[in-house]
Amino acid sequence: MNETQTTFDVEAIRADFPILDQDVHPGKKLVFLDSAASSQKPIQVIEAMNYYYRHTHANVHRGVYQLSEKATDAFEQARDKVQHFINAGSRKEVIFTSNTTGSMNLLVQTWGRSNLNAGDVVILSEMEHHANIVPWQILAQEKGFTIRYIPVRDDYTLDMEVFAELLKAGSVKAVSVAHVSNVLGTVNPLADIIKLAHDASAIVIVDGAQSVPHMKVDMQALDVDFFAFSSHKMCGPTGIGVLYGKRDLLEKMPPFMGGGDMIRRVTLDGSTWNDLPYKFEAGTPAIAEGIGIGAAVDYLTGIGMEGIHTHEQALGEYAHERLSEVPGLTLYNPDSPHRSGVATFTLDPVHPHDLAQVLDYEGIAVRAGHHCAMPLHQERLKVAATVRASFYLYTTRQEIDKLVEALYIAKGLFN
Ligand code: 7TS
Repeated sequence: MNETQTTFDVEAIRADFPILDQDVHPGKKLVFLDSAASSQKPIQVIEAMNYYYRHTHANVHRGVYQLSEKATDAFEQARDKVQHFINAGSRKEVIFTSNTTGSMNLLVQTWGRSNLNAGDVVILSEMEHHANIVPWQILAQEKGFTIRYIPVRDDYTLDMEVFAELLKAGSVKAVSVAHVSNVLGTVNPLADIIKLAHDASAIVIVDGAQSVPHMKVDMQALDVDFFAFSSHKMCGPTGIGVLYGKRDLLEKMPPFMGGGDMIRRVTLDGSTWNDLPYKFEAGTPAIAEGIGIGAAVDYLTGIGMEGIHTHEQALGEYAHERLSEVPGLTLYNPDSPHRSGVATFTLDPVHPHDLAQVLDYEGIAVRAGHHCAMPLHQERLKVAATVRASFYLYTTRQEIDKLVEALYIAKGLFN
């Protein structure tokens, strides 16, 4: 055990999250098991944003006065923090967007629009979130390229043999996959995927919305071309996300939105573009949110990503053990270690939405539905909906015990 693991203190961590200390129904303390949808925020992040609005707010990148310089410094320092957190080679490679969805749409409408044509192939997987399907479909309708999908095997992992065959068939320009599935919790073999794709001369885009909050990621070690994630799932505020891209690829891409900040020079006849990363950041950015994601990075780094990962893996093991004992419960997650800290299930004969409702009466917040992965549910798992309990650094074993108790209550009600 390294130092971060021995000092991981979940009760001390919970004290940083004031929202967790509340009853949601009389006598029912909140058990928040929906961090995969959006995590809670520690006081350190709330205070950093609060301080900014009380003391240093002004628009960035333009004022020559003190306040604007302070705001610009704080915002740009946050970019440096994110760069180091994901080990990007340069701060120019860290583009602030609105969220993972914003990052994917930017990428598809710039790299995709200028590189994809009829006859080309883009490979996605059956386990993707809509954010990594729909933007491609929108562009494919216009450009006529083909989208193919890596199948999900019965053990909820990607079929790497079919992936290799899809690559071999040729014409593959891009592979865009989730690092970690938001439904199955599957941790995909990124290093293998990237190597195979690069050997076939395809670029790789990774949806890291469910990995960056929970494990150490390293852009340079991965040699990934583009990587997208959201601040609000990693203890930061809503309204800001990141698109990492390799500098040479970003340099060649046309801008996404036009407006202030993204230009070098504008005349009545035309415009030229600002340097990276500003070429892709038109208009006044989410300044407080940028400062917020910087504070979230500081917070997670202070605790240690290894300790967080170990804690969540142990919770995942425990949850799977306990849930497997519940009669009528079906789990939809791979075996560890290919699984993140989630448990996704159905409980016969209770409809997932009814189940989530009963859990809510017990104070337990889970998500029920298709989790923005309709193709995975309807075409692969052949279920309309599932229930997902997702864990984070502040989740305890006692909360998982409460979940299991509440499932027995639900069974009693519906049997
Ligand atoms: N990709 C993955 C893998 C996700 O889990 C999500 C959000 C997104 C993309 C989109 O992120 P956004 O910040 O742009 O909305 N996933 C979920 C979820 O599982 N439940 O609510 C949101």
